[in-house]
Formats: sequence, structure tokens, C-alpha cells
Amino acid sequence: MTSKERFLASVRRQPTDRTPVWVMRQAGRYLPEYRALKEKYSFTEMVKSPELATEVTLQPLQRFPLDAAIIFSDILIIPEALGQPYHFKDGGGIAMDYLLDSMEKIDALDTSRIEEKLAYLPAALRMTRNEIGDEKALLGFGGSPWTLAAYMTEGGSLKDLSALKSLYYSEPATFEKLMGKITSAVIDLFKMKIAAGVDALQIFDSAGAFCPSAHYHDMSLKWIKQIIDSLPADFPVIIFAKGMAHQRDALVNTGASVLSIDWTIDLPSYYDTLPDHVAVQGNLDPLILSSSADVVRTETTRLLDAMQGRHGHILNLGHGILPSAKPENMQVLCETIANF
Ligand code: 1CP
Repeated sequence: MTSKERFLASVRRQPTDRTPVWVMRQAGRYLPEYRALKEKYSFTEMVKSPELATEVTLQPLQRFPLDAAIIFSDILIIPEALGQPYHFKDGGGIAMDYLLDSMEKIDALDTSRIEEKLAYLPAALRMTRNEIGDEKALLGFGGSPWTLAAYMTEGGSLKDLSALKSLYYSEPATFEKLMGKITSAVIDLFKMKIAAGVDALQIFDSAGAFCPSAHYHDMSLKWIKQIIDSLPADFPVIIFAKGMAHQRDALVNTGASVLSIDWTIDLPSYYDTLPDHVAVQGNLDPLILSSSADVVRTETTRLLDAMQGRHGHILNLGHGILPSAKPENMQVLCETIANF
């Protein structure tokens, strides 16, 4: 099987010759060759240059036998395309250029010409596809409207989402307007990525766990469902709802093909409760990659053992790779899977 066949079979819960693997934030700070590029270019320069974004996307694949590449980009290109730019802070981390804190600013968000404003992205995807050929899966991604709205109203690292939640509770019409605008931009982005040849899309609902369970649907999942409904039927969509796996039925009802699960969940017993068209991804603790080769071997084998006989498992971390991950441990992870 090629990597792409292995990945797509798992998405469809069909048998594979081995468990496919990829990691989120592959192009993280753990690779010296990424840090070297970042000495020369700013984060947003790399995101906006198809050549640099391609180079960064390929870096992990040149080292490790991963089954999928995730395009180097960021969820915050959507706020930027709507008129609220972001920047990489000197000391690290990300901040929006201004705070979305009034009705006027929400009104001013411009949902037109998203394709034109993000034209660098299909260019990067096509360039990456040319390099990897049809052997590997190529993934696109985007933030959930709720998570994007959180960054837009908090301005940077998330604290308590008080502004966004107040909007939801006290000004529902304004909340709906904001979410409708973001949803429409994400749909444009995803359609563009599909046209540029991605094999699957991952939606990051990284801020989902700020939602009370009773409101998770209205705050976040309903908008994710609108996005999935607008895509070609059966196009593979992976949802990463950090800290919200307990909302299993609601997550399944969005129409997602794969649920990406964080490390707090016992993956095999969770898998066993899913309908038979939904696959899982996950869920190693990212921190094991910062420890020793022995720990990586033990933890990876434990997960593979536990999931044995279950088709439809994509091996991944329970969240993005950490800057402290040791590249040699990533190699051990891939070897453990290949030799299992
Ligand atoms: O392999 C790749 O490079 C994939 C591309 C990728 C993805 C999938 C990046 C590049 N970012 C993301 C998603 C993303 N970006 C999410 C959702 C996933 C998650 O929960 O982590 C979020 C919330 C962001 C926003 C963002 N971008 C943050 C978090 C800000 C905060 O404090 O909450 C940060 C630090 C970034 C920068 C960023 N984006 C990507 C990378 C490799 C980096 C680090 C860059 C660096 O330090 O040099």
C-alpha cells in the first residue's frame, strides 16, 4: 500500500498493512532546519510564500516515514482574510493586530474574495503535491469558527473567552452574524483546498472545551456541521475537539469521518462505542517525544497493542508536537509502528 492508500483506507475504516501515522504541527520548532529558516524569515512570510511554505511542509517528510503531509499554514489566515491580521510576537506566540470588540468591527469583516486573498495557499498545495507525488496523503486544515472567533475576540492566547461567551449569551444576533461570516470564509477556504488537491481536511476546535456541554452544539458544532455539509459528500473531514470527546454523538452528527482524540481518553474503548463509519486519530501524549526512546517505544507499542484488530486508527499525538520534542524520538515512533 502507498502511504496515501493506507491513510485513506483508515479514514474509511478499511484494513491496512500497518497503522498510518502523521503528526500535527509537523513543521514545529522541534526541527533545527525549521528554526534555521525562521532566523531568515518571519512566520507570516513563510506562510505567504508558496516556496517557503512548501519547504517547511516537506521538512518532516524528508526525515521521517510519515504517511501524510499537513500544509504549513495557520488557522489565523482566516481572520486575516476577513480583515483582522495577526503577527508572530518577538518572544514567541501569536497575537491579532487589533481586538474584535465592537459591532462596527464585526460589521466591517469582509467575506468577499477569500480565494483571492488566500491565493498563496493553493499555490503552496500544488507545489507540495508536485514534490510528494501521489504516494503520500496531503492534508489541509482550518480552525473551527468558534475557535477562530475566540482568537479574534481575545486577541491572542486564550484566557477565559469572556467576550465571546458574553456575546453568545447576551447578543445572540451579533454572535450569529460573526459566526456566519467566519463560517462562510472557512467554507471558501476548504473548497479552495479541495480544488488544489488535498486528500482530507482537519478542523481544529482547540477552544471547544470552553463551551458548556449544553451549549456546545450552538456555540461550535452547528457551524462545523455547516462547513462539512457544504463540502462534497463523503469528503474526509477530521475533527479535533480537544477536551470534548465526551460529546461523542454530537461530534458524530457533524458528519465528520474521523474524530481526533486527545490523550485523556482510552482510545480502544472509545472506538468501540462509535458508529462503524467513524474512524479515530490519536492519541499519544505529545510529551513522550521529549523523553527517552524507551518511553516512546513502550507508549507507542501500548497504544498499537490496545488498538489491534480495529480498522480505522490513524496514529497521531493527542495534540500538536511540542518544541521540546526530540527528532530522534520521532524516528523511534515511526520505527516502532513499522516494526509492529
Ligand atoms: O505542520 C504544520 O506546520 C501544520 C500547520 C499548523 C497547524 C495545523 C500550524 C503552524 N498551526 C496549526 C494550527 C493552529 N494554529 C491551531 C490549532 C491547533 C492547536 O490547537 O494547536 C491554533 C490554535 C493556532 C494558532 C497558533 N499559531 C498558535 C497558538 C497561539 C496561542 O497562544 O494559543 C501558535 C503558537 C501558532 C504559531 C504556529 N503555527 C504553526 C506553527 C508551526 C507555529 C509555531 C511557529 C513557531 O514557533 O515558530
